Amino acid sequence: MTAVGLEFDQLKSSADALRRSISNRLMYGVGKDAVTARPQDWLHAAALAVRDRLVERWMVTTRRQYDQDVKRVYYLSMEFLIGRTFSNALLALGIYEPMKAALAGVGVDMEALVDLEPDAALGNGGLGRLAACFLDSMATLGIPGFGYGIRYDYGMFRQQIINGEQVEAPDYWLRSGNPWEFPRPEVQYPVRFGGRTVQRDGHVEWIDTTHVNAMAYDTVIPGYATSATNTLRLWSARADEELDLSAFNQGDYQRAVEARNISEDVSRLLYPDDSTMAGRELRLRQEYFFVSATMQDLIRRYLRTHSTFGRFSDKVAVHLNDTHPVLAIPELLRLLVDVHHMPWDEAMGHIKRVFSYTNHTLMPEALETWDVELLARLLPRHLEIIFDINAAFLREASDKGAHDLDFIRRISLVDEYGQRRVRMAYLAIVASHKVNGVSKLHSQLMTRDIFADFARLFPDRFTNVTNGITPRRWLAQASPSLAHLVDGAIGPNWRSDLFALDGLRKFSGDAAFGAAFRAAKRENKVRLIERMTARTGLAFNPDALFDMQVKRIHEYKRQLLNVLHVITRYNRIVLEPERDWVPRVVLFAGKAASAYRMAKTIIRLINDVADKINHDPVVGDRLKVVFVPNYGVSVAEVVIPAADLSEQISTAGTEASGTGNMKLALNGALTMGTLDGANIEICDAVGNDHIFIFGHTSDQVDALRCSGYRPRQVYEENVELRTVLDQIRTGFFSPDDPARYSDIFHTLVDWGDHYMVLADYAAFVQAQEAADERFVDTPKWTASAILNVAGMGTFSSDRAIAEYARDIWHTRPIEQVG
Ligand code: 26Q
Repeated sequence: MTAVGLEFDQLKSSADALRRSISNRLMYGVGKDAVTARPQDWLHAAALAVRDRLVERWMVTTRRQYDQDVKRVYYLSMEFLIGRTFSNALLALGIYEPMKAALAGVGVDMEALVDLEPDAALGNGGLGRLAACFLDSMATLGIPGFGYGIRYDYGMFRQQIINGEQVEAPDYWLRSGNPWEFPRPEVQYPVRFGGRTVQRDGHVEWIDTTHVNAMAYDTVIPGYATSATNTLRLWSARADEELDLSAFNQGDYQRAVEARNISEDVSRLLYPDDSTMAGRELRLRQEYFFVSATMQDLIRRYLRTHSTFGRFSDKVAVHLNDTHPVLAIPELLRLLVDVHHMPWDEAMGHIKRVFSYTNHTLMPEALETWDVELLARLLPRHLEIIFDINAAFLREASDKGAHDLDFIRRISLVDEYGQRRVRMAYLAIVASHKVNGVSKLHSQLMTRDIFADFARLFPDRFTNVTNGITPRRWLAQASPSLAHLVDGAIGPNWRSDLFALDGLRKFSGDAAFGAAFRAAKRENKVRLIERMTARTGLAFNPDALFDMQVKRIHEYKRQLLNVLHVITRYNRIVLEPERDWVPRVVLFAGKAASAYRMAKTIIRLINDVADKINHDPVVGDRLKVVFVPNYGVSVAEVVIPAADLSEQISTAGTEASGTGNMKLALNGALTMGTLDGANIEICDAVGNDHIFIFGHTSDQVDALRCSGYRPRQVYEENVELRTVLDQIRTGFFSPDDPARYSDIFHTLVDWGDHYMVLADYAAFVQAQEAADERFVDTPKWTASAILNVAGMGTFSSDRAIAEYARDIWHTRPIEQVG
């Protein structure tokens, strides 16, 4: 900030200074005065006052990154599930209390404002939220990281439950403007599609293309308790003015506007699907759109401070969050070879040093492949490049002694069986220097099963980085009561060093601390109950065991197993109403992909079962079942801190990691889990006695599958299970439509029960009994809950990011002084 004549206010953090900023921003930024301002206007003004303080740091960080010429990490993700920013930014800046006072000073209740902010829900679930936690950690650790993605006009749909069914409503999150972003109309790149390639002067040219422009929108990502910040740059599609004008000049105004709309559709909406690979052309356009703009931006930034590409791979790391951005590889090759005329081998050398890839699923139906014909039509040059990469790779494999034709077919980037398709994960593996899974088990299975051939060819390429979550949002922000208690016991340092939680161990037997711990949790339960009662009109007992399964609805996550237990419990209560049952509130939340029929039926079943149980006078408050609608980051922040029991019950070998499991344990919930994903590491961290593990292990699942699993036999041999399944089949929960759930019955009993729900039923019910037994032993339960919190040190996204930085990106934090 050395420009002559420029002067800036030194923005202070006191309540008075903030009140002044808010007044200024309301008047000059929003254009309102205190008389006309609506709550939204106050929120906007307050947000701008906070943003001003972030921008100061942002400028300093950007200047330092530039001066120190450090290696930059480009984190490419189709999804960023940021949620709300206001409270988060206040906590990062350490101005939460002064802001509250400042707003109170102008007669505004901050708590009410906070709830008006829409979630930035630019993601489906775990993968998108992981990207958001990672941005938080990169900024906090001072690692120069840029998030790159798409600025969808419509984020994840809003889920309403109407007559028990999921109904999707569009989420136009930008309706009231977005105070956190800076539009950068000067940063625009053309992204081309279609056309053909020609050879000219020994170079390939891609001609006769159409294009759309990608325009940048920047959001500041504050680090916690540091002046370091990072940038999230999201691309929005803009049609060319000229294109419109030519049609307009021909007198066809309507056609001009339509063409504009169609080309801008590319950033219109997030695909609300995390379960299958939906092979839609628009999705492929989106993937290419954002990686093309990102690669152009990255090269421009590099060339601003370097005159040759000599140091390119020392200064740039590109991380692929799953295969969705994998076209960045052929795009960067194209730019280096076709545009900057770098020799192929040299370009390929840079690519392999620059790229790394995280896999998030073992399930074949979620692995991306794209039709060769579609690629040929949309991205002909990239398809050529992919074929060239493949040819070079297959040559390399054969040099390593792979001559078996069957093997060559198996590892080829192009699947030649039937309709030819490009296997995007294979492309990512071949062109990256590191490939990681997201939990120990997942990384093991990844190299044993889906990528076994590649692990044999490139044993050093594969590694594990277990996922993590940011304690700033998931404890400090979500649960002020528990955070305050932890502060009192071990000080506030855990926010930046989560291993400090280990210090809580010595309090696990402390009666006074235990009582305070229970009080903090109870406060969170009451906060949740208030909202649930307002919505359902039902009363909930805050002293009941709060049992939660909150995550996307998917067969592999086995919400159905949970439902079978709920019905079993209900039947038992009805049979022996006089027994002193341990009261429970069973809470479900999660969205189903809009085209996923079975997932939607499961939601309906949960709601039908809830309706029956909640209105049965015999049951009373010994069992309540709720489906909380519209699960997302902000709902999670209210729900998770109220949990006693965390359901992590996927079929072993199917959940890559899970991160909700970490959020719940960090909030003092005990895990009810299979030995799957990160549950295994959670079990190691908290100890066998403080977690409920049940069911088949992944090896046992494989063995059972091989030996011929017969779910009908399980159904026939377990009377209690049979009763439950027959109730579902015969319309006990859907008397108005008795056949409503017959597909669920058949899926489990007659059609193979692919996710082995019935195989784990008995063990699950037994583990639930163990949970009841532990819950009534209040001191013991409390001790276990405290030890769960104490064991969560390793599940910080700071630890995960430090591992990525050291082992994969080979980058270091910027110096904060000088
Ligand atoms: C792909 C192609 C076309 C349309 C949609 C998609 C698509 C979109 C999103 C496929 C998958 C996703 C999301 C996957 C996801 O969230 N996976 C989760 O990632 C978490 C972070 O690593 C893990 O903890 C979870 O175990 C994993 O399920």
